[in-house]
Amino acid sequence: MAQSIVVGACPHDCPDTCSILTTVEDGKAIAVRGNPDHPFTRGRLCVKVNNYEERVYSDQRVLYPLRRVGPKGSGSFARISWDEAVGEIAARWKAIIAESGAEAILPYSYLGTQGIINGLNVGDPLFNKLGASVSERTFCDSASCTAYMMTIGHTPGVDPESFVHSKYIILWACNTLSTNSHHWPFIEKAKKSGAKLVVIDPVRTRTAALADWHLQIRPGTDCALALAMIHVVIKEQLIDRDYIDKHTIGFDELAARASTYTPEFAASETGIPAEDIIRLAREYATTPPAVVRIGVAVERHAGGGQTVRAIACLPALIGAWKHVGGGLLQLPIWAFPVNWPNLMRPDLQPAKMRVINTWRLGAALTGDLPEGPPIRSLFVYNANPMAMVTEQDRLERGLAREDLFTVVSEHFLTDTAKYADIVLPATTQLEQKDIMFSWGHLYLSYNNPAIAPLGEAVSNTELFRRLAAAMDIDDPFFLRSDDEMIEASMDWTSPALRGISLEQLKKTGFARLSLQHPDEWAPHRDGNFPTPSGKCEFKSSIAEGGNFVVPLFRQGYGADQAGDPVDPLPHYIAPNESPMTAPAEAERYPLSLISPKSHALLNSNYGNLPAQQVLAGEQQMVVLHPEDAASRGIVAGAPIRVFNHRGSFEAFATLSADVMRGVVVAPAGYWHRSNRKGATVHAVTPPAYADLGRAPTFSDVLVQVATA
Ligand SMILES: Nc1nc2c(c(=O)[nH]1)N[C@H]1C(S)=C(S)[C@@H](COP(=O)(O)OP(=O)(O)OC[C@H]3O[C@@H](n4cnc5c(=O)[nH]c(N)nc54)[C@H](O)[C@@H]3O)O[C@H]1N2
Ligand SMILES: Nc1nc2c(c(=O)[nH]1)N[C@H]1C(S)=C(S)[C@@H](COP(=O)(O)OP(=O)(O)OC[C@H]3O[C@@H](n4cnc5c(=O)[nH]c(N)nc54)[C@H](O)[C@@H]3O)O[C@H]1N2
Ligand SMILES: [Mo]
Repeated sequence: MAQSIVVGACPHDCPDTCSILTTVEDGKAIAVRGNPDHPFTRGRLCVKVNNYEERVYSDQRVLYPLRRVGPKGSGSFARISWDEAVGEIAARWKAIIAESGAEAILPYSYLGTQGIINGLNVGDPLFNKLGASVSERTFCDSASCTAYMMTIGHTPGVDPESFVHSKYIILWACNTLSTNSHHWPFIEKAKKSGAKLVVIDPVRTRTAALADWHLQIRPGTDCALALAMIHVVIKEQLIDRDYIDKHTIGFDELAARASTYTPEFAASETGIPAEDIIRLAREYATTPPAVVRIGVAVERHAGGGQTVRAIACLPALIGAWKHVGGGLLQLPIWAFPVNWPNLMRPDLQPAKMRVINTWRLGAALTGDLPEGPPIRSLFVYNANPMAMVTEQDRLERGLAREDLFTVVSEHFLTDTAKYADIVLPATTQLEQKDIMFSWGHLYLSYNNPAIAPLGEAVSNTELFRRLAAAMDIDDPFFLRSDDEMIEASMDWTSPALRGISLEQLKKTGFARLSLQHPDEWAPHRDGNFPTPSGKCEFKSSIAEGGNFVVPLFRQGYGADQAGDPVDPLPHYIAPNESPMTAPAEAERYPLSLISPKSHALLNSNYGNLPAQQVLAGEQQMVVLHPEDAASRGIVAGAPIRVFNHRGSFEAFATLSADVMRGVVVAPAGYWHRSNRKGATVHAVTPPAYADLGRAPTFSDVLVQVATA
């Protein structure tokens, strides 16, 4: 028996980007395990990925191109050849372009794989060259990134490994043990060395349960808390005057602004007692090194952007950045010198093409469009909108349109793929080659393919090579091999890659970026914030230019197409939908619904696979406070209906006092089709944007719950 170990990297849209060792026997992957040599992976894979070979060899895999033979959405398909599939796509697109213009074609993608060459941008050059509508991907962390950029710039922030030196750690809207679990050992080590761990979350999650102090907060009110912390540290002179004078701008204006946000005001918004808010501010300011780790969830409300603006001001106010293990951690992805323009090629667009936001897919497909032709063809890859975007009923109506030509590249017949006219088989990470950034640590990774592609599955890079050829594009850029694409994907002259060679990377599978050691690194000890002023901007000069989407990999409205001007000082924006801000609506729909990540699913990945279904359940579950359940006659395990004026879905009730009263939790990622009444949480979520970066507000929503 020929056995070998192949080093690769986890493809998922997750901060941890683990180094994976795959055992291959006679060409078949028989096991995967975490690489013990990787300082962040430390030999452990999570419950989603530790049986990845079962995903690869699942009998549900799509392994051949398929053409729809039944009605739309029926899931009846027949096998066709790649030549037929690509030929049909090219013929349909050429006809659409001739009749309606290329903007009638809409690509739609996200991070099914996070690989730099197969991931987010793999289709951008082709669609840009065709002049298709541009999909603006503000799926994740877009308000947060915009706010972060306005305040401290595109800095990696605190090295996640430096947390071992922290003495005060705030996990703010971040469920580390479920969504960033390889960061936990560093937090645990800090705790063992005496650090205090504070978790701010409406839910006593498995992470909050291990905290020294859990502050339960009403969803979407975090900005009031952050501003009140600013108020207290300034009023009580807990600030670092020297750091502020040298490395910040706008302190006096911030102080004036914060004076109105008293702990009492924040208490009335957040539900956290004023004494606790004062205590939190005092402890945070006087226990160095103090660090805040924000989760993506903090942005999913009307004021999500300003929340991150306010939080990002805190570390500079108290001089936290002076210490190793002090400051703020958001997405260290900014440290990776990825050659985004080369991956996206916006320069190939024949003109500035129409932009359609991912959150408006249902609207766009049902004719509610900014301008230009109706969408006649949708091309989905690396994404599952039926499970992950709002206005589910509208999206379903759009996908069911007989005149819409839909192509989906997938591993499985997802809820979205079921509506396709053509389904194309995609390889998994074990079958493809890639280079990977991380948004949770500072190691560059290389994924060696472990096995040959199954069936006729192809990588996304190969898919787009085939499509470009079929669309008669002869630019050699579209013919490049994976190796050539990997070579061009990074700026190898960047100081961050000093001493790292691709050859070596292929062998080791990972390399730490060339940055100071986590035991020594305090990136903003001496200021040097990558903002226009070089300082932490309490008063943002970028805000004066208007609301925009941080261009990094997202495509869409960059700073050159910014929207309305933004107040340059942090300010509180209350949730759109809460019993306090929408009392009339709350009479009918009194409960605040949030839809965080599921522990055992990765967005909608694994929602169809048996091992993860055992942990997450096959069907949507909803967690309610026992008193909220009792007053509605709901018992544990009962089928319930969750509804508002937008729609409804059914689920099974879990009762737990871990959830704040008045809040219901419907974890995201369950498949539509395995659910009662074929709907999930996005049947009730709103299409409104948050204040910055056109981020979603899907955890800013009121619902009612009743027995089904
Ligand atoms: N297991 C697992 N891991 C994942 C993913 C997954 O689907 N499953 N997805 C990956 C992706 S794409 C992302 S973006 C990250 C996201 O990572 P996180 O941001 O950690 O994810 P969430 O679970 O959405 O939210 C974290 C916590 O915020 C809380 N929360 C919700 N609303 C509020 C609020 O208004 N204020 C406060 N303070 N807390 C709030 C939720 O109760 C939840 O416990 O996780 C990645 N990792
Ligand atoms: N209610 C609610 N909605 C949310 C969220 C939430 O927390 N709650 N989270 C939001 C966030 S943070 C995110 S990031 C988005 C995620 O939204 P999506 O990225 O659309 O979600 P995924 O479920 O990860 O879908 C990725 C799909 O890509 C497929 N895939 C994987 N690898 C490959 C490949 O190599 N090639 C091809 N062609 N396909 C592949 C997978 O099988 C999967 O079906 O959802 C957002 N929506
Ligand atoms: Mo995400």
